[in-house]
Amino acid sequence: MKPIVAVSTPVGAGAISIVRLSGDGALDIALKVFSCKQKIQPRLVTLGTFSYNGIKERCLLVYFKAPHSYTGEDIVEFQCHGGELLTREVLKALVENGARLAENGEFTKRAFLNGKVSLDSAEGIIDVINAGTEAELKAGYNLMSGKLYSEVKALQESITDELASIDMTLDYPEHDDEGETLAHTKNVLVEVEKKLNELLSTASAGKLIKSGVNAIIVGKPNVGKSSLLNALLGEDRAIVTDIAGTTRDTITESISYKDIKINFIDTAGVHDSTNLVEQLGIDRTKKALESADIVLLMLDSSSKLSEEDRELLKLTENKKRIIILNKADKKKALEIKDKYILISAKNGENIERVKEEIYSTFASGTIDTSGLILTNVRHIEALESAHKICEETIDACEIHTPDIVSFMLKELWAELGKITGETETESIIDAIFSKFCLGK
Ligand SMILES: Nc1nc2c(ncn2[C@@H]2O[C@H](COP(=O)(O)OP(=O)(O)OP(=O)(O)O)[C@@H](O)[C@H]2O)c(=O)[nH]1
Ligand SMILES: [Mg+2]
Repeated sequence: MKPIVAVSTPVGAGAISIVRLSGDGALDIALKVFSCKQKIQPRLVTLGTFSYNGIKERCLLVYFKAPHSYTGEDIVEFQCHGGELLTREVLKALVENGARLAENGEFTKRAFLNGKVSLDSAEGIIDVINAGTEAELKAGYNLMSGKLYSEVKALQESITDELASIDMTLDYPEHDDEGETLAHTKNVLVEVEKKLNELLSTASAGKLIKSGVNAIIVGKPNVGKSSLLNALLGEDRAIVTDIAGTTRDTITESISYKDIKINFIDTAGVHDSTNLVEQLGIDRTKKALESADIVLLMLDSSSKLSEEDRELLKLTENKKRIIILNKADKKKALEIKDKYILISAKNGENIERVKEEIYSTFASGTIDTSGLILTNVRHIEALESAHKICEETIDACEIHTPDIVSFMLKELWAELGKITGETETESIIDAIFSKFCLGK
């Protein structure tokens, strides 16, 4: 394929930057601008001079000969001095000598097209790059290293075997007993279904790891919501004042707690306001409430229940919620019958208990991050759909003729193939690779 080029390191000043070139004739293009004394050998670093349009840059070159490279094509990497301008000049020189600028993820897309990685492993690479927590990194790493791929491949293989025996019954009805073959297929499919269930059971843990739990902090003005957010984060993120109505917009910040992500959303205090900006913030709070996974409803332990508190208790009664009584450092004046956690956002009392309570509401026991966990919606959807087809095919084994079962097995195989990329359409492939950064 035509050579593509991109800067593979982050843009900006740094010690070195790597410019990567991949495609047919990559080395020829490189040698138009790079000279050195030694002969260039694959996988060995060569020191030389990059000269073009007045630039004379002493830099290193590494050559990976096809197919032994990331993309499966010839790759040349230049390791130059860092710096935006210099890097841009090197890039320009390579474009003027025959390469074209790569699109986001195009290197990995070529790796996929050349059979170097499966689609799910490529998605694991995106997850590893974008991982914000250790658990996300582990899940991405498992995907990248082919754990899902091998599970899915094994299922596809057992389906292929069944397809072969059914086709045999169709071709040589005198040799094979239809009923026996379908009974065998049914048994195999029952095992496939079990495996699919097992895989799908990790999806809820996957959501906790990848997207996290949305925990919204609500309460009347001045109750200490922003103080709680700051205490949970361990930093002064939100403005705290003793003026009611300080927070006018929602603020979202995430932490990683044990192996899950918790996204805390601080909101504008809910009360009747005639101030337009404040009222808009309150409307946003009510909207955010709808999409939250759990509500942290804050009350002031040092004052009696107000009208606003009652309204909020009612508004959230059918949601997962934790009632938090703040200002434990002051004299207690509030009694409520619901279960609550008494905290002081000001001096940090019981803040860890709030995190623990959220964790235990969602994660039953600890999440085993050493195994495969489904975090990708595309994989979950394909497996759910495969599961449905599998159930239908099990039923079909009882009542239908082998040709119908054979057709359904092919459908099941193809659905699983969506995960590995073996039956995927170009548009989905493009959508996946566009999520990558440039130069990857
Ligand atoms: N004594 C005491 N004061 C607190 C505590 N938490 C917050 N405060 C004080 O209460 C006032 C309001 O705190 P904020 O965190 O701004 O309250 P808020 O709920 O975000 O207020 P709005 O954004 O206006 O809705 C500030 O003066 C805080 O210092 C606490 O645990 N104890
Ligand atoms: Mg606030």
